[in-house]
Amino acid sequence: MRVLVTGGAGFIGSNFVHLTLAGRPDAEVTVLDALTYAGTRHSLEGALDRIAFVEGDVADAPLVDRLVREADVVVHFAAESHNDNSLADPSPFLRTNLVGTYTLIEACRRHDVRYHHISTDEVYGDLELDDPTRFTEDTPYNPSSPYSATKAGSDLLVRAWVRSFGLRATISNCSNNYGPRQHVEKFIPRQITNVVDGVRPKLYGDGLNVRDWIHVDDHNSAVWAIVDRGRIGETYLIGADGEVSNRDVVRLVLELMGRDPDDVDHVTDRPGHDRRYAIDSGLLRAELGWAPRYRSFRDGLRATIDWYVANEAWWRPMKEETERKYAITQAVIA
Ligand code: NAD
Ligand code: TDX
Repeated sequence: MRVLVTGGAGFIGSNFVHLTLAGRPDAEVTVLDALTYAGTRHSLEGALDRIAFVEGDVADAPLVDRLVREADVVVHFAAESHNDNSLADPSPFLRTNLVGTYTLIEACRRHDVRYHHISTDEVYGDLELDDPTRFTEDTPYNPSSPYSATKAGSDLLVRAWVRSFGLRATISNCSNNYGPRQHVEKFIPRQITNVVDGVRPKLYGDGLNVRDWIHVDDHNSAVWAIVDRGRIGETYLIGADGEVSNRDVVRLVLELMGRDPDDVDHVTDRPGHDRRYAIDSGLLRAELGWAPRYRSFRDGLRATIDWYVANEAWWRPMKEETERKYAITQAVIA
């Protein structure tokens, strides 16, 4: 099977490539990645001699047409992925997330290539902390940020292409991922690398916002289950029952790294900050027989901390610039 992986030099995409090479000897992998600030060839170390790597933009129609024509399936991870960046400058989010997706699905339509669209639970907006419900495939779209609005728009493009043109597509909306090779702008790697640097972890606002954490390998095993056995036109929610408040995540990071769990800074809150996400992944589990392998967030987080401590050469070049950008908008409030 010839698999075109967009965004394969980013966090989830690179882990998808490593998982695929380890478990799918039949897969011939091509990665298309623009190597933005969020992508690096270093994330594909150990894989580069077994894949074809193309540096390029998912909105480049002639390039995309050529690569899609040579593929059996496209798995589309490439995106501008960070909410805080989308608040500072939404424009690359519109181009990559909307025009990029449009470019890919048009090529898949032309060449009748199977397409899988990677999306997020953020398209559903947020839940109150005490709301007993969770997101399901039927929850109405209600995105809050420029990032989530462009992801929602890209999902709707895919749905329209399925209905209007018979595109052979599936969509997955996953909760927050953690694991190796995640950019240090994101919550968990930012705090781990702060602690390594002797800096206090930074909690936005009151720190009580809740995210539903899943290990990146569990996300990616679900993606393969959907590519292999998912129903065309269907949306599947991916989650591992991992709801934890940001404050509790930071306390656990500090404890696992041998520091005082109360040693945190509260900083300026994110404008429009979603309160809580929670996924009901019942359809995926019942229909495709998928289950997560990481049962303990504590163990997965410990392994992730070990990875960052052992791989400082991977993240150090990104750290200073990331913190410089955060310092422009974030001040300690408590
Ligand atoms: P990331 O920011 O780590 O990686 C994105 C990759 O896409 C980078 O390698 C970047 O160079 C590449 N890219 C960006 N613009 C491009 C363009 N125009 N053309 C080609 N390549 C381009 O993101 P991630 O966290 O790995 O997220 C991957 C996907 O998963 C995204 O679609 C995101 O919306 C989705 N998702 C992420 C999470 C999460 O917790 N991180 C959860 C659910 C869904
Ligand atoms: O320093 C921080 N302090 C903090 O309290 C940072 C960077 C974040 N936060 C909070 C904001 C969120 O409540 O932690 C939570 C997680 O933040 P992010 O890592 O920025 O993730 P989030 O905004 O939840 O979005 C993530 O999950 C869904 C990914 O970045 C998206 O790509 C994905 O779609």
